[in-house]
Amino acid sequence: MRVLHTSDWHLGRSFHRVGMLGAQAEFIGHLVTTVREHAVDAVVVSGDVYDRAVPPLAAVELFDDALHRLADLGVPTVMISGNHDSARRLGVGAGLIGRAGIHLRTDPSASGTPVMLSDTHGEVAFYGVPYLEPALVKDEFGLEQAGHETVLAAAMDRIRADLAARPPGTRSVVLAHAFVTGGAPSDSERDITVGGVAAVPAGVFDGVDYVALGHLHGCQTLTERVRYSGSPLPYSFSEADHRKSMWLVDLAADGGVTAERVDCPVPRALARIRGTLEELLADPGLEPHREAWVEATLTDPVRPADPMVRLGERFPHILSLVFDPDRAPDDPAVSYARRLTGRDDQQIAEDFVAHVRGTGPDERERAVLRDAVDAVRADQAVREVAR
Ligand SMILES: [Mn+2]
Repeated sequence: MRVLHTSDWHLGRSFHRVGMLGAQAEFIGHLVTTVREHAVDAVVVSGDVYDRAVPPLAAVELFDDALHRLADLGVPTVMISGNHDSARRLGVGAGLIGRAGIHLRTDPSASGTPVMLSDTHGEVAFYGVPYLEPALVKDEFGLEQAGHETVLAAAMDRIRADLAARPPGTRSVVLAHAFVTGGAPSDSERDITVGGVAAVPAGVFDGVDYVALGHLHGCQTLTERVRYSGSPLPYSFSEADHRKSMWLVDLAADGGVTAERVDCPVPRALARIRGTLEELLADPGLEPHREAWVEATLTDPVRPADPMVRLGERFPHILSLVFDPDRAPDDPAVSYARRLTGRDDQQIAEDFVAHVRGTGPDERERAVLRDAVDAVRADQAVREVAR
């Protein structure tokens, strides 16, 4: 069985000030062409269909168009909700849409109930595990304390139990939206940290033939059977080096996996350039980036006048300007933002305690801070769902 694995469409998202709906529509067209030209048997979309819980109308219309085109292909599709989607909203009409062969899985309690597809070698069970927010699903799974690993492990227990009750040789595919250990993040995923541990080990997924992951926006292979497709388009400059693609996965009669990358259309190249304003305006080596979406980091010790206007004359598609003046590291003028770079909320809170008191928090105080950070995140998650 040939499966096309994609995720993280983020319909409705823009890239800095550029609307991406046109590029997203082009991607949908490319997806449809790929399904046809490569004789795909099933499409899986592993979450973050939309960028927001309440997406703009144009994004909903594009999704509607995608649903119709997928249904017209007559190729079954399985989709799950991601941490950016409102699972409840995305799930509206799922029963009816399912009759057209597009199976939207947004209900955590149905994680262990597969969509059954078959080829000449027999049946393949597709289990859609929507993004599981620990605080919201722990009761469903009968858990006292919940983190990302425990809730996903509980969903996988249900999947393995369902699979064990099926005829031997039944092949299996799991869709999940999670941060799996070993994966490399970028700047455009929303942090899902709870209890200081966002990442779950790949071993949680043992016992199934292929795991189609969503959440991380770079295409990556964790094991032969556990892969991220990544987003079809870049959504931050940290993805300048990404090659955006989908996985074309062949599931053999014995459950063996071979996978091939299918590239996505590139609307415009990305470039990150760095130097003083005069260097960036004069360096002939930067000529290839003239038509790219550009992020320029200026290292001038003093901010030059009108840098965006002047850079825009050479790079008409410049979208982002960063100031990182060349100064000694102990210079008090080194920006606050720079000191916060790469630190999570917990570390920032702990550093604040150390800064105002002179000594950092002890173990008990650290636990208090951790609980407070988790409570804020859980509260945010509840609001997202309620919206
Ligand atoms: Mn995403």
